[in-house]
Formats: sequence, structure tokens, C-alpha cells
Amino acid sequence: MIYNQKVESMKKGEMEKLQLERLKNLVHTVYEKVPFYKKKFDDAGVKPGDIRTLEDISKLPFTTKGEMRETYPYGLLACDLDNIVEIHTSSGTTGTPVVAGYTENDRSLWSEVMARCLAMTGADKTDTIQNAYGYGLFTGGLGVHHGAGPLGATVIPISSGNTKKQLQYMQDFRSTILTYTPSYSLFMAEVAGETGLDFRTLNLKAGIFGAEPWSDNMRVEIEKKLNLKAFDIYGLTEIIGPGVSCECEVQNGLHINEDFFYPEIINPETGEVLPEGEKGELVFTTLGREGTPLIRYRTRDITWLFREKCSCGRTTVKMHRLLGRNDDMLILKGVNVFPSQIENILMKIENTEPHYQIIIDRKSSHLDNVELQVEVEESFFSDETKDLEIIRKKIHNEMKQQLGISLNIKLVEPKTIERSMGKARRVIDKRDLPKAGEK
Ligand code: DLL
Repeated sequence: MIYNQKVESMKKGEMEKLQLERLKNLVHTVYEKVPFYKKKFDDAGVKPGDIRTLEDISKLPFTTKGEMRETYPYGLLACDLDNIVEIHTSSGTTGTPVVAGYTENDRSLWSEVMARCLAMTGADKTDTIQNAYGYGLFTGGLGVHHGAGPLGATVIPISSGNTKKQLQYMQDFRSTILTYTPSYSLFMAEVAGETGLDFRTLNLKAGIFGAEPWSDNMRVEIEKKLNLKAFDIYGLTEIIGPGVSCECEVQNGLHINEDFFYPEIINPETGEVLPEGEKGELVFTTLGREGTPLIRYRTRDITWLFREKCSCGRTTVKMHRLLGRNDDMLILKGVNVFPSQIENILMKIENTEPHYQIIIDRKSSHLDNVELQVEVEESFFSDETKDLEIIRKKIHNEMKQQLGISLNIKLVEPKTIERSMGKARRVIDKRDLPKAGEK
């Protein structure tokens, strides 16, 4: 079912008209109401009236995460604080958190886009959604919750953690849809295995997974282990939370709710706008947010945009599943590699478990040592070191062949790599380097 047939299957020209109208309103509003934007526009020599076509958006300056932090907590509000009804922040583990403020209309907008996303995965009022994204300042829990409302689906607001209870409720309440991070879903499958629960006996039909990078082959693994169809959902606190884009039944790219989130892909080095199909950094302008609207926000996420005649009937532009974040990109002997590429290769190698970690260390002043730790199936972790060596070599050779890089592979026993209840930590960087892209 298409939740909002009119908008989601709009003709391109009509969509552009709507976007332009909203963009013009937005630039006038932020120029008048947010001193931060007024100064930025003035510094760049651009006035709201200069935005006459959608292409004119490239005249506007970017907004960065660093600027969102500098304006903490309320520097980017475009309305009176009295009109803010909900606040979320990013986790703030790497510095001052960034703040998103929602007015009543923003919250309705969020419900609308999340309802569209849930419907993309086949959800409707007959479904029971077990929502294990964290409730709280993180947008995952409440985002799904807000979207389930207009659909009329039943929500189990179980939040994250307490895996045994998750498994129990899944059975008792006959949950049909799971919403978690993909890494947590694998952990859940592991615990289910220990307790003897067979996912084939459950009522699950779909899992809506996001908030962290995952690969196509990880999807294969999850679908097999949890006996459901796994969909990718994307979003970020700054823009709204989950609900920016989601996969439909075709599972080939995520439809962007582009009437509210105008996407661009730029060259992260030069800021130049790239055409559809070219890979680069995703940038969003919010077309309809009242609380903390953002102009050309640099997400640091790497992907590309494409349009195709989707058999689901939606016409909205798609983004390819994320390759990763700019900050997570490893540069190994001059080769750019994202952890998700390593994961994609790893997931196809037999006798390994879908749990891994990448440890980066700098022993001498120039050379980075990258170690890929991979869990191996219990039965292989015997005294038979020969078998382990065969697996180790296979992983090494596959990486070398497909990515052109030589990694140190360390096989570890099952369940030794930390399991995550939220976003998995795939890369542990022990180098004492300034963080890329802080600004
Ligand atoms: O993770 C919002 C969300 C909640 C999305 C639940 C999907 C489901 P933040 O904590 O602000 O918000 O983190 C945003 O997470 O810039 C991406 O780098 C990453 N991310 C989010 N979804 C995906 C995804 C939420 N499907 C940051 N694939 C984003 C890869 C994702 N990375």
C-alpha cells in the first residue's frame, strides 16, 4: 500500500514545483528568523530572492555538524521556544550533541514520513510492530512510534535491550514486524539459538533495520536467520530522525521523502554538486520543518541518487544503501575502503560468524596497522589450527582480490566480539589523530 499516493507517485515536474515553492518559503523564513542563517547568507552574498529555481540552491552555503554544535542548544531555532513540543539530540559521544526541535507540525510531518516508510515495507493496521529502537533522546524509538500511529498498527514500545524479553514478547504478542539496528537483530538470533527458539515458528514477516551501515550480504544473513524480509531505513537526528528514506518491497534503493527532504550529492572535497548516479556526500535541505530547519546540511554519509521506474509505483528519487560515513572511511595504502565493503565480502565466507571488528593502530609514525577480527564458528575453533589457517587465508585472499588491500586477519572465538544493543562499533581506532570532519 502506498501511504500517500498523491505525493509518493507524483510526476517529477510536479514534485519539483512543490519543492521549489517550499524552498523559497524556507529561505525567507530562516533569513528572517535565524540570525545564524542571516549572517551566513550575507557572508555568501546571497539573498532569499536569489533563489528562483531549484538549481539556485547551490548558491546557498552548506551547514555542518560543527556549526550545529557551536549553536547548541537553541541557536538554530526558527520559531519561539513555546512552539517546540519535542526535542531530540544526537548521542553526543564525540562532542557537544546536536539538537533537533520539533513543533506540533514537525511532529505531524515526522508521523507522515514514518507512516510512509512503514507502509513501504508492507505494514498496515493489522500489524504488530515490536519496536526495539531505543526510546529517549535517540530518534529511533519515538520515530517508529509516531509513524505507527496514523497507520493504526499496534506498537510494542519495548525499546532496546533485554533480549530474552524481546524473544518472549515476540511469541506472546505474535509480533509481525521488528524494528532494530541490524547488528542487534543478529545478536537476537544468537540468543534465540541458545534458548532453542526457532524463528520459523513465529509470525514475523518484516524487519525494518537502520541507524548503522549494513551490507547486502548482511541482509541475506539476517533474512535467513530471522526468517523475515529485511528492509533498510535511513535517517538522522538533524533532519528528522528515521523517516528520511526507506526501502520498498523491491529492496533496491531507498525512496527518499523528497517533498520534505531535498537531497543533493556533492564532492566532499570541493563541495561541487554531482549529477545523479555519481557517488559522494549526501546533503539535505529540509522543506517543511519549522523548529530547526536546515539548509544544505552535510550528512557526511556516502551514497548516490538514482531514479528508476519502480514496480512499487512510487516515483520518488532513490538513494543507494549507504556505503558508510565519510569519517568511517579507511584509507589503506591509498585505497579508500568502507567497513561495509569489508562486511559484504566477509558475510559470504563460510564458517565465519556475522560478527567482526576492525582495529586500527599506528605503530610507527606513518604506517597504520589494520587488523580485522572475525568470529569463527564454534566447531572450527578446535585444536586443528590447520583448518583455521585455511579460513584465515581465504579471508585474506578475498579482501586482497576484491578490495586490493592486505589486511591482518585475526580469527577469534564465537561471542568474543562485543555485542551491541544499539549501533554496533565496527571500527576501533586506537590512533591518536584529530577526528576528520569535526567541522
Ligand atoms: O540513527 C536515526 C535512525 C533511527 C535511522 C532508526 C534509522 C533507524 P542518528 O543517531 O542521528 O539518527 O544517526 C544518524 O546514522 O548519518 C548515518 O551515518 C547512520 N545511519 C542511519 N540510518 C542508516 C542506514 C539515526 N540505514 C546516522 N544505513 C546517519 C547506514 C545509517 N547508516
